[in-house]
Amino acid sequence: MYFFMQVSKMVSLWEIFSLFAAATLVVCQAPGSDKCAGAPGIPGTPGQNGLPGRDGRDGIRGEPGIPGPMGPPGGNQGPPGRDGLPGPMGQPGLQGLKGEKGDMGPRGKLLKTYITNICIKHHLLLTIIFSVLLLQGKIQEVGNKILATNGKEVDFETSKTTCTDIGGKIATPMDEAENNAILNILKEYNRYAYLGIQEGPTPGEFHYLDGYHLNYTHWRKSEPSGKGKENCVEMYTDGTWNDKACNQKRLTVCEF
Ligand SMILES: [Ca+2]
Repeated sequence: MYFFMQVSKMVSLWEIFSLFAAATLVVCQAPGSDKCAGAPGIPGTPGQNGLPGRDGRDGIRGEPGIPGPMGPPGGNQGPPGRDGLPGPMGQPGLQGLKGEKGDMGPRGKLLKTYITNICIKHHLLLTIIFSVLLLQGKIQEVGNKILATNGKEVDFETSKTTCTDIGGKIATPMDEAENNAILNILKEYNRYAYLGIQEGPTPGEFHYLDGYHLNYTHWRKSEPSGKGKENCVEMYTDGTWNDKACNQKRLTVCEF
């Protein structure tokens, strides 16, 4: 009685009935059996654990961890790091003071070469011109002299000035060779020419334009005959000389 009173505190009667009914149905359900089977045996002991399985394959590489804390001071210094990117351009500085003028340097090789080239070109050009004038009979070369004509017929003063204006002087034969060189030009033009000879204060006495006495003459027979009235000297187309008035038109022949 006391037992049932304690149990009724824990579960209701209906719950106890249901528990017994279920147990009877399980025990007596075998078909054709009019006897109840025996109570189930005691469960066996659990088996031993199997051997550990094999290691699985490596997983996906994880994200790098956060840097560790700085170590204690006193360790060896590490290698220098790489150079950083260049910084932005700074502001321009102030203009410095003007320096002193330097000494003049040596003459440049370039200028010397340039002048040399010009001289070569001019020399070549003069050579060509000289050759052409030689072929045309306008120029004669004798000793150290070059004799040339411009083909114009003028009086003595004009002829003399023409020659000095271009750096020469009116043709003045100092020997037979030079006389013949002048003659060759006269023959080419079939003209007479004044020479660089004039009569002095004494009639019949002729001299060079610089005042020196003549050291070579080639007078035609009976010349000079002007007796103070023919103060200039002309050369004929045979090379002989004749004293003549200075205002005639004669071929200009210069020497250089
Ligand atoms: Ca004469």
